[in-house]
Amino acid sequence: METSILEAREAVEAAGRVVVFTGAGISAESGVPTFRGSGGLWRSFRPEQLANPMAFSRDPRLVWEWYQWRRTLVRECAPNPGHRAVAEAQVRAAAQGSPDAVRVITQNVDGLHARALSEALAGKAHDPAMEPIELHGSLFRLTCSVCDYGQPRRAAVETSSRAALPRCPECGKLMRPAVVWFGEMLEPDVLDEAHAAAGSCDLCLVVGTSAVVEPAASLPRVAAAAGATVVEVNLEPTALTPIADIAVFGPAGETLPALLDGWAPDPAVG
Ligand code: BV8
Ligand code: ZN
Repeated sequence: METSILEAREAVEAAGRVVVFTGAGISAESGVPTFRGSGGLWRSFRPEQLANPMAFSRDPRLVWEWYQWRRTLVRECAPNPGHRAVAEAQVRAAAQGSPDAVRVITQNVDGLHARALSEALAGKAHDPAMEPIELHGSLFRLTCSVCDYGQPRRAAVETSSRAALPRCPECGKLMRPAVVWFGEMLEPDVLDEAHAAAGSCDLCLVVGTSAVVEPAASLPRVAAAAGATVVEVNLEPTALTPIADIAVFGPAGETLPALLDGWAPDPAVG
């Protein structure tokens, strides 16, 4: 086994409070396209074109068409061994009485961490602290473009005409995907919860992110500044590699099980 995996596993074994900070790369092996990779989502579009409020007000049907295409694609995808290794570590931590010892902070909007957790829980009740912190929202929630009405929605959205687009039952305005667009603030309480988790962990696993998008990409730096060990799991170096104590190069679906399987945080360390 690579030395870096062994070193990273030792860092996991010594950890009491872990943050798993993820980007599109953790979902690549589930078939969800990444943003910047070859064949990535933004190969044909640029974020400025579609994932921003101006694009939505200019042409809501086009933006909805892109998001409905992503929703249809992602809905068929399943959590992969990377998501499952994290969720199972969370369940083991909870079984030892530390449900908040492994926190997931994700930039992804595909809902796959939440699905992996619910599969790992197999119907058991769980502490809300185990829920992934979804910094950028979810493809499977809609929100009103004007008032604060919101609803979960996995069913398809009709995008054939502007008139067919979903409207808010409260105020009649257009509904939009409940994701954070470029130029939009992240939900303050979501960002606060993520900052608190990053600032109080002793190990931060950074998985499958090019670490380009802010303010998300600053969270591993918050962890490092608070004294956490930073382990990066990626296929290639990124903007965060210089602050990583250990860099593990390999697909998350293979590396995360090697790092996490069978481990539970030592409550005495946490
Ligand atoms: C804000 C939801 C300010 C939507 C997303 C200029 C103009 C405008 C804004 C800015 C600007 N300069 C900077 C900004 C700020 C901007 C920003 O950071 N821009 C970047 C592009 C420079 N940020 C914002 O606008 C944020 N808001 O700043 O508000 C503000 C302040 C005050 C008042 C008002 C406003 C909001 C950002 C949120 C954007 N929304 N998603 C949607 O999905 O449609 S971001 C989206 O892109 C994702 O959520 C994710 O965060 C990001 C993609 O990044 P990654 O996840 O890292 O994916 P990527 O493809 O890049 O990388 C994949 C990695 O995985 C690679 O490293 C690859 O090697 C690796 N990998 C691949 N396969 C595997 C693997 N690793 C392991 N295993 C594998 N198998
Ligand atoms: Zn409304």
